[in-house]
Amino acid sequence: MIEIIHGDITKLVVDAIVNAANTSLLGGGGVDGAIHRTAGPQLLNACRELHGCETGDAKLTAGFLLPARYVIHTVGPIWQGGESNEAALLTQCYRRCFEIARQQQLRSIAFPGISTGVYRFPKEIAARIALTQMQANQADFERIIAVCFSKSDQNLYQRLADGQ
Ligand code: AR6
Repeated sequence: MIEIIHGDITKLVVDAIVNAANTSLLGGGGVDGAIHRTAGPQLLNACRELHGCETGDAKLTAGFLLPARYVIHTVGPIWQGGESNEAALLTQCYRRCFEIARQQQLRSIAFPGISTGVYRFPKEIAARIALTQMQANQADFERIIAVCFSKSDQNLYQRLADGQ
């Protein structure tokens, strides 16, 4: 079962939370800002050593002061109208996060709606991509959690998961 919850990803007690970062990996607003604030300054130090991340890729750090053991930082595409490979790049983000989680033998992983904030990816297209990848990787994990920051995002995910 994929869990679709409404809440703040920084509060979750899971093996890994996913961060919707930018290519610098040096912090920002949105969920990235919230994760860095909660994890503390050691997270920024750890990120500095990663020397950035390409769009569609992902990299792992510890969770430091977060309740989650690890953070998987991924860089979603900036929406540019849909003709710039955005869907494939977003799919790649989810795939890479699951790949890293499997390599680390993690059992629980929580995702925000990568690219659906500042990067303006249309929420419904993004949610379909997220759910497809979560379903494809379900067998390898005990818990896969889609964390929705608003009730309307949660309703959207739930409607799509129910096949409507
Ligand atoms: N818990 C769960 N979801 C959250 C939280 C939270 N605490 N805070 C925001 N969201 P965004 P992006 C949701 O803008 O679009 C940063 O500056 C939010 O409602 O955080 O990938 C980075 O450094 C939205 O659905 O990420 C990059 O520069 C989703 O998280 C850029 O923003 C993603 O919104 C990345 O943009």
